[in-house]
Amino acid sequence: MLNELYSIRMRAAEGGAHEQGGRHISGGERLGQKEELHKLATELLTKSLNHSRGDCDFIQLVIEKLQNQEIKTISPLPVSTEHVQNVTEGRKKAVSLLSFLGISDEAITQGLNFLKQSTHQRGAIIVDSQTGKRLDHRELKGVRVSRMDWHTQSWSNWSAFYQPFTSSRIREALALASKVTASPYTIAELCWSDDPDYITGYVASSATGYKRITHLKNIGEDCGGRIFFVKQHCPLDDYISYLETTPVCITYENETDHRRRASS
Ligand code: WAQ
Ligand code: MG
Repeated sequence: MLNELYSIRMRAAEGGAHEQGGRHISGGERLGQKEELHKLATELLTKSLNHSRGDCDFIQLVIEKLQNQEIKTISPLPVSTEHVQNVTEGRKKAVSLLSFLGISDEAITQGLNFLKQSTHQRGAIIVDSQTGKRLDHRELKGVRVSRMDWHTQSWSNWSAFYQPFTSSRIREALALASKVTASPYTIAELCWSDDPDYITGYVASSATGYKRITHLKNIGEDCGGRIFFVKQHCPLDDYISYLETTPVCITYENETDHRRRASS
């Protein structure tokens, strides 16, 4: 059932293409069968054309058939929410979670500083969890995690159970975080959106699950992005290749089954 899949990706910018200096507006990645491609293309176009970061004048859609590649199936991370009153409290919470996971103070500071000043980044940055050094050399392009999506029925099952979390933003963020943290080299991901109207972010790890934090920036700010904190001596090329090219399908049947698998 899962073969014959296509990867469909979108990126959009304002002021020309990204590589010509355009400002990043929106991106998206989905997987689907041939007969779903029209619908998925429309959804991605709609996402790029109605964006709080601005009006794009460059949109690229790329569709590729996955050639006999094995598709890895993984479960969504468990989700919980930390309700905080303001950014200071939210970032303090993020720091304490990252610190609990063994990430050094230096690396946490570097990661936070990066997200605070990042307004044009279109992919994630990879940071050594001990030295705090940026390991990828992708500049504004960063590393774009791709080729992951929910199995259609699994998303229906999951979102019916987790009623408040049915937005496409959460759908995408949870799929991404579940793929990223399924790598043995990822210690944690720190994320908040670069969209000025969305201030909830998260810290995700295989140990703690997907922990949403309700304020990680102030409304109106267009800084944000994703930091992947990795183990020391992480084989960078293999890691990036997993993030960019390994097809991953997020599967979920029901909560009982999910909890049983999570605790085994
Ligand atoms: N791979 C790597 N980095 C990405 C990707 C990707 N596929 N998609 C987005 N990014 C980076 C890029 O720098 C974006 O500019 C930045 O992350 C933010 O992306 O309530 O909406 O899509 O549980 O604006 C998280 C909380 C929302 C959701 C995150 O991010 C919730 C969000 P956005
Ligand atoms: Mg955004």
